[in-house]
Amino acid sequence: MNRTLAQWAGQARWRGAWGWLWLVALTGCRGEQSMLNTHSPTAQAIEGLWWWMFYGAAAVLVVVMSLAFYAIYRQPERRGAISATKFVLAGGVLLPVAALTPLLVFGLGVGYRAYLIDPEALTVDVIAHRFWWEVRYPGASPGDTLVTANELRIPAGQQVRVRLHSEDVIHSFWVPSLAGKLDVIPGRVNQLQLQAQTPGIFRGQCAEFCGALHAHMEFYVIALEPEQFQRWRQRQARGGRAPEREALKQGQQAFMAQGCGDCHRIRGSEAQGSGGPDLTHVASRYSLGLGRTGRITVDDFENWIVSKEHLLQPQAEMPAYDQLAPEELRSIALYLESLQ
Ligand code: HEC
Ligand SMILES: [Cu+2]
Repeated sequence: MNRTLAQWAGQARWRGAWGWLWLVALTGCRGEQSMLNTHSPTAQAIEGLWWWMFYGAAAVLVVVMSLAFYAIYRQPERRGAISATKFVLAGGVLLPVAALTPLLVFGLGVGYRAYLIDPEALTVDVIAHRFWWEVRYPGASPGDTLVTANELRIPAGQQVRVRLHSEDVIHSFWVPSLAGKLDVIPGRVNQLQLQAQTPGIFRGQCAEFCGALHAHMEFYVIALEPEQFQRWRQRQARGGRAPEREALKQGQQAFMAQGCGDCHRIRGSEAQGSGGPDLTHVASRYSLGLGRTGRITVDDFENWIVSKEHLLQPQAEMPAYDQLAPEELRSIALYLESLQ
């Protein structure tokens, strides 16, 4: 063993590089938004199909590479001769038909079952907007409809019928851990079966490029125990909490004075706009724009309101309020944070 230090360092660097490459590759397999980390019968069927395709493609690769090496390294006089017609028939017709027919049959079966929905299932309407998701739970009468945004809460263990609507361009609704991807097309209602076997938080994403902020069109499916879901639903059905403390009253006034109420509704208050998300219980959401998740704080609201992100993107409908006086910004954020 008399390798020089330089050789050793060179090898270690390569090993390090491979290690990193593997790590990066593996991050794709786990996590809150992965079709290899499945939590519903539909997603599991799709994952199964994916693995069949993966191993099938790997087998094809091995066969093709072996033939290539055979052609390259075997001496010409010892290579078996095969007629051109036979080669085209076997490699060009027989092999693809044999490989793709089972895939088609299997795939059609998975696809068919993915869109079977129990007629009794809870129905949720999801309306895609550039660049956010409106979520409506229809009630017995239109007045009882519960409206929220960017998150779907569902009871775990039950099927949910998601009706997909778009009012502008084509979007695509995709929660890889729970279901297949389905396009959201203006003028048409597509339906998807959604189910989570266990409670959990599953990330979804718009999967059809729809404009400058497409990458920010993420959303979350939050599966709750059925009784927890019922409690959430009852809480959300109430109007927004009227501010009691002076600071919050000022926040509400500033909210109206700045014109926020022209686009946002806070049920039970004067804010009755409809161009943007309903904010009646905005502070109880799991996520806020710009990737904020978990407990949403006053600072998160401030950051959202002034965000240059809106300003830089002409297609974003919410303006950036970057000239607000700091006290006014704070009071609006405090008011929003009280809307649990
Ligand atoms: C011209 C219409 C318009 C006005 C005015 C407006 N907004 Fe918005 N707002 C939107 C739209 C559209 C969205 C959704 C954008 C997105 O999520 O990318 C939004 C999103 C939000 C959200 C995030 C909601 C969520 O569920 O993630 C908050 C909070 C918010 N606005 C607060 C305000 C405040 C506070 C004001 C006033 C200072 C205001 N908005 C003024 C249109 C508007
Ligand atoms: Cu999109």
